[in-house]
Amino acid sequence: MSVVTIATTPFNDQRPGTSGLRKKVAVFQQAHYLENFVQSTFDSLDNIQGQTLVVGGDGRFYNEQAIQIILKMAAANGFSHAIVGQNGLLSTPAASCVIRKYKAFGGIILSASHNPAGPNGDFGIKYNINNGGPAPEAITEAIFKNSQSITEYRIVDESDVNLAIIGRQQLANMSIDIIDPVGDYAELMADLFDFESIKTLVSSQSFQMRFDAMHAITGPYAKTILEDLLGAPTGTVINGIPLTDFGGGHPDPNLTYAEQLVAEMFSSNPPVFGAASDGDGDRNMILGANFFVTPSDSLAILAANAHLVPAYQSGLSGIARSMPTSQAPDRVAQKLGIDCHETPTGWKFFGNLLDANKATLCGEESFGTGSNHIREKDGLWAVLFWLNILAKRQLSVAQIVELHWQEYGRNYYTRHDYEAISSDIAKQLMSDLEAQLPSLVGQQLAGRTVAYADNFSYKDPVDNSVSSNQGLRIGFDDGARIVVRLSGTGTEGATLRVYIERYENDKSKLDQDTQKALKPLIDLINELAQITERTGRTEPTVIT
Ligand code: VG1
Ligand code: CO
Repeated sequence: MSVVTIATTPFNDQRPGTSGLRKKVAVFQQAHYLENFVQSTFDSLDNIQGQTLVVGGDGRFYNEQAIQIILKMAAANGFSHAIVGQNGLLSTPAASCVIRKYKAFGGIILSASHNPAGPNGDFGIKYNINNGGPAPEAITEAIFKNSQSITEYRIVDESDVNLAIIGRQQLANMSIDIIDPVGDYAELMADLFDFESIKTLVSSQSFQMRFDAMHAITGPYAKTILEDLLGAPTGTVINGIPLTDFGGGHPDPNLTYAEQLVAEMFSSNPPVFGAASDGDGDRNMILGANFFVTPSDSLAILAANAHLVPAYQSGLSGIARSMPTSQAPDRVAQKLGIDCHETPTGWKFFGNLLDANKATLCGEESFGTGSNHIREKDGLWAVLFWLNILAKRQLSVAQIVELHWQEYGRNYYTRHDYEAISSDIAKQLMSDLEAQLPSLVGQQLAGRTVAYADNFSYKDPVDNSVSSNQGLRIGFDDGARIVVRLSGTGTEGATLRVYIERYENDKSKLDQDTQKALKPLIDLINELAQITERTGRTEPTVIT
């Protein structure tokens, strides 16, 4: 076999963040940069000889070139089999599905999620383990450690693989199956949901739906599932062809970046259901006619209605949410008599809970929801879950949410993002705020008493690993909370995220404007952290 060993030297910036390593494309294009990270990943794994590796990505610029390199390195490092999505495409949830279904050793997913793509945009890579989920911190730290002392990598000197043709090929000693990226995932969705009821719903005259794939990976998945299998009219899926630069857009399904969909859903004659997904297909935004569903509420509502979905009708073992996610799901868990786990930000922290059957549904405030069907968050899954609920309840999105608030009370919730601020300023802001925390406890602020103020640390109940420094939190005696953390996925400067919530159960006060309802807390954190003075920003880049 034509294995060659190439000498290299370490890069000092290869520590994976919240979800893998994300950098500008130009950084990844440097000689040896990608290769170093891939070899460091393989070196962090035991017994890869003779194993199967899944490889695929969100189709962004550099996806195919990266896959050629990864396959040649996998062959040189002893994998005997690779499964690759046609044209190098696999959404993040589909990759997780394929790893599990074919019992692969693991997978490499190429994505920077919603970060803009193209030659001047971002690229990303992450490793997923055999449960189909993101590598836990022990592995990502080992990868980083290896990347700091790497001296060589192995690659086979062979010609490129043809990624376009479905079927089997050989690369040195490794066989490669190029698969339809959609088929296995679509089959799984059909197993989980009541497709017959959804078909009836979407074909009824009074139901109109719009799904915005934002020129990213979910287009082919949404077209196959929503239009071909469920019979939604052609044109239901917009921006459905994946482009290497995502059409120059920012495929983050939120009220700011999904502007085309938002404009239609808030127009005078809107469809009754709207949804969007992100660059790699793991996020979702749910909209009704003139109505936005807050992601934290969406998780709570899915949990409260899970009995209507075939896959979950026998009950949930538990719910898990990331720490900054609102406490709306906790109230549903309480009513169902199950646990609600609180984890740090990032899907990797849900893996153990799902594997140990301590949680069935998981979610994050950042438009991510998922379940034990795979080990990644799953955008289309959430859309199908909502369609299943709509089909069974025959109510509008707004009615379902408002009835939920009537029953459980409402967790007013917002996230303010300050993107691309100076890293030094952001770090200083965080450390100065952290220093203030102990003195806040017991104080009366924004009309309530501070019950606790700390830097969140998580002990995994399954493997007892501890992850500290996971966000600053200020909690009040009435359940209100402020959380402040720095993003671990950005590639430019720092992004400050401020999360604010408070609970309201007065039935006459459930339809306030969110920003107004939270204003005292928003003003408080702006003052405590001196956000405007330090960043020069008078308002956030994105408000969710
Ligand atoms: C963000 C979100 C987090 C999510 C992560 C990856 O991380 O806040 O909830 O898990 O992105 O999602 P951060 O560190 O920037 O806040 V994705 O769809 O970008 O893979
Ligand atoms: Co994503």
